[in-house]
Amino acid sequence: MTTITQRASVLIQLPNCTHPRTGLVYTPASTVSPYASAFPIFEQYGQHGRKTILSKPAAKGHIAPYDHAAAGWGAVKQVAINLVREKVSGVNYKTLFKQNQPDGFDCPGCAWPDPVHRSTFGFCENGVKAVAAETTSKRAGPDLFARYKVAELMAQSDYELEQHGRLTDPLVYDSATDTYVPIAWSDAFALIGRHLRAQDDPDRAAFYTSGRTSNEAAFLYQLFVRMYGTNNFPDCSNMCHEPTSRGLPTTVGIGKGTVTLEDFEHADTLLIFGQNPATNHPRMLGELRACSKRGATIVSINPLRERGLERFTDPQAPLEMLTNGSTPISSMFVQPKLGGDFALIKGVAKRLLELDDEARAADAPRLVDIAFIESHTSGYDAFCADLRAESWQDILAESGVPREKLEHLARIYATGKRVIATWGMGLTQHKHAVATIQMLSNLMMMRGNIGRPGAGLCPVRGHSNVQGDRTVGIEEKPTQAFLDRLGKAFNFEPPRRHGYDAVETIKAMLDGHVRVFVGLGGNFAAAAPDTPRTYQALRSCALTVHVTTKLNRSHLVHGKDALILPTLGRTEIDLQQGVSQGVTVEDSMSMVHMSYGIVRPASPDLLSEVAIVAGMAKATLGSAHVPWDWYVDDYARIRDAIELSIAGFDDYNARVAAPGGFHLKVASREREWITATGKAQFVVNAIDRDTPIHRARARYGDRLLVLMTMRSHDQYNTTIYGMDDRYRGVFGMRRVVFANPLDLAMIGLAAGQWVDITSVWDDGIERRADRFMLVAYDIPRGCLGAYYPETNPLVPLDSVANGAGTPTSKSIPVLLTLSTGQ
Ligand SMILES: Nc1nc2c(c(=O)[nH]1)N[C@H]1C(S)=C(S)[C@@H](COP(=O)(O)OP(=O)(O)OC[C@H]3O[C@@H](n4cnc5c(=O)[nH]c(N)nc54)[C@H](O)[C@@H]3O)O[C@H]1N2
Ligand SMILES: Nc1nc2c(c(=O)[nH]1)N[C@H]1C(S)=C(S)[C@@H](COP(=O)(O)OP(=O)(O)OC[C@H]3O[C@@H](n4cnc5c(=O)[nH]c(N)nc54)[C@H](O)[C@@H]3O)O[C@H]1N2
Ligand SMILES: [Mo]
Repeated sequence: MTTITQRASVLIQLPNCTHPRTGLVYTPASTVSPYASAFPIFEQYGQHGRKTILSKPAAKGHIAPYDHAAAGWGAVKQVAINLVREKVSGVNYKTLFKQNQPDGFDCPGCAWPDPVHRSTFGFCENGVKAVAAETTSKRAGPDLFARYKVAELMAQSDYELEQHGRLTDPLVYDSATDTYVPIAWSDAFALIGRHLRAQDDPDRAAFYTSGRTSNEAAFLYQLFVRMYGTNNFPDCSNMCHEPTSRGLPTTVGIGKGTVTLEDFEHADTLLIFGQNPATNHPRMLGELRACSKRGATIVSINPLRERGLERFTDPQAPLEMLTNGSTPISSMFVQPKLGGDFALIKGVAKRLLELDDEARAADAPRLVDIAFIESHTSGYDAFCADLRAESWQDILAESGVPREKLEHLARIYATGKRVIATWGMGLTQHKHAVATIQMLSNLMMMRGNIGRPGAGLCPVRGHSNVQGDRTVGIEEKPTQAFLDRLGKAFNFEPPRRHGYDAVETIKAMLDGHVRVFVGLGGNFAAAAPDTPRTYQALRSCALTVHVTTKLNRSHLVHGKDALILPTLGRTEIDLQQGVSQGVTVEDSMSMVHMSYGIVRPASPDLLSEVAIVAGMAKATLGSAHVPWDWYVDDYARIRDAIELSIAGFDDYNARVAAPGGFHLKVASREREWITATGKAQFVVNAIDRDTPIHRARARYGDRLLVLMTMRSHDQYNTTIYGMDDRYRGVFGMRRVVFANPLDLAMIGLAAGQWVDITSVWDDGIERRADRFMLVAYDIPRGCLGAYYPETNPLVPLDSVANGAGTPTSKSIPVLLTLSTGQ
């Protein structure tokens, strides 16, 4: 008999019960030690599975198809494994109790919202992994850096770097010994100030942000940087949902989603494009399960049949858990080829138009919402003319979807009364991503599926506050109106020139224009494309600075001077003047709410992100104009400053104090259109028949394959938690490439063989990533899948989304060759 951990018992909200297969008894015990209880669970499961991943990744991995539903008992087991591996102390267990509760911290996992009024938080395996990684008791202190030279740390894998634990002290690079050594905070700030003041042009510095940063830290950061004189704000969202943020303003006037969680309760049809929620937004499966149980139609549009979109066992549904039951999620799977969504969506729109023509001819009810179109939109006639002119042959060839499937999808869409369309990286990381998102917006507008209950656009953001960071000013192309208001609030003239995005920053570093790189969170070296060139760019800097919680690759790929500045994570108590400070974040559905850390900081020498930003600002600009320390003393003052500077934040402190916070107005949700015409705009875009992929195919024929780079189940972006991708049946390894068996046969390769991948680009640079094991997989012909960041060396720096600059990480033309030496 084994007792499940206290944590997990609370997590899964189960009464005493016995697992039907293993006979384990689960008790919501309150006194068990986390170790005593978590180990036995694992040992018990170990009889059926593997034990190796508790300590180190298995030296030799294996492939074993996974035939269960997503989540369920497997997720509970993984939670236990991660809590043990991270040696999360008993005291810190209480962090998990508070996760996503009104008075706790916002889960650093993803940007999926939580219901406003809920007494318990949703079970989420990957949320727990994110929290365990932050609350780990492992430490990367000065002793670690005395032991290893930077060159030696560079030889370690991303997984090994992550396993060193939390950083404890500010560190500076010492070139004489090739090590990082401790530095006083004041000296670190002074070094930054000296470098920044020494630049002849503020545009010689670039200031990166990753989306975990709070609104308060991000606002102060952009204020500091704009007062310094530049709009160089490369941001993780440049590599992520940028095509959403650039594409939607043209069509519906604002680059945000139009739904809230409540709309999921009313939708009758859901179209899930290019997303793997079981891994990347597990709490979304709760909503999808409820929709499915209500009888809503859910369609997955994805080259892969992702497990979580097939079946889901809700760990919080005792009956489902005990009976080993599950709920089917999608009733239809459409598997376009990579980047085929634009043609597919255009095809569905064309078919809808044809069906509407037929209905009109037969005097039957219209299939387009003509009242909405007439009163709320412009450009419909030109859009229809373009749809009618589009060739079916091209639509089918470019989408890779058979005619009958497309017909079926069009009919589902045409009959859905309240349709929500969600999307992730499968739509955004392509050359024509902006056009794809605009076409989806067109399609939704045709039936008035925007701005009414149960319907709307739902981009699913990644980082937990990536949307908030943008809202409060992390934007390299700010509007003049934004700058006017900020300048007025702080009585200064902000720089008006547009700044560099992520890819432009790398190029500017390479050509010697940018000399200083500051990263507020994130792992730029590993997340950015074209790894060797990104490394070269960072190494050419005079100074690189990383504000960070854990050691990562970017700290080792550094400038002549380099600083690692360790900061508090979101789970940790942030005391200023003896008062615990909360920060605010905005989720993917524009809900803004408070987050309070509740565990003791990993080290007494950590500063909050807000304090570090203020320290950099003070050392660079002085305090004559802005009382930086005064803001650090009380974050409510920063929120007042946000209220003064940014539209929509009236009564910020008061409104955000309410449990669950408040919804930041999204005009398009209310059918107000902030566009040039004052209406929602139908946008015409053609199928691009001359992309780098078309050109490469013309040259290499069927040997040319298209690679997508994506996340495994055991990673958070560049943070590698473990070596499994269990829903896709990969265990103990990451260097795999999923391929269609027919393609393999055609090019004379076979599953299990090791291959090198070369990308095809016409700038004469050889880009390769070596030694990946071929895995036969249900993936459309001509397409490959592999994990990021191992494959980032293959993404050419110049290959970006038109109009958004996002690296085309999901459509890389490549060739495979057998690895030598096997
Ligand atoms: N646990 C965990 N959670 C995370 C993250 C994490 O790494 N780990 N990352 C966070 C971040 S920053 C983000 S942005 C999100 C990312 O979440 P996702 O958007 O789910 O990201 P990916 O893993 O890149 O997977 C993309 C999905 O798109 C599909 N796809 C690829 N190409 C195409 C295409 O051309 N068309 C279509 N229709 N589908 C395609 C793939 O098959 C895959 O299912 O998750 C966030 N949450
Ligand atoms: N090939 C390919 N490349 C991609 C993608 C892809 O799908 N394929 N996806 C892209 C996407 S969607 C994104 S969002 C980017 C992600 O790019 P980033 O956001 O730059 O990368 P992360 O891996 O999320 O950053 C992890 C690091 O953040 C730091 N960190 C964690 N928590 C905190 C905190 O609270 N404060 C601070 N200051 N630091 C913290 C830790 O040091 C950790 O190592 O990668 C992009 N790159
Ligand atoms: Mo992302």
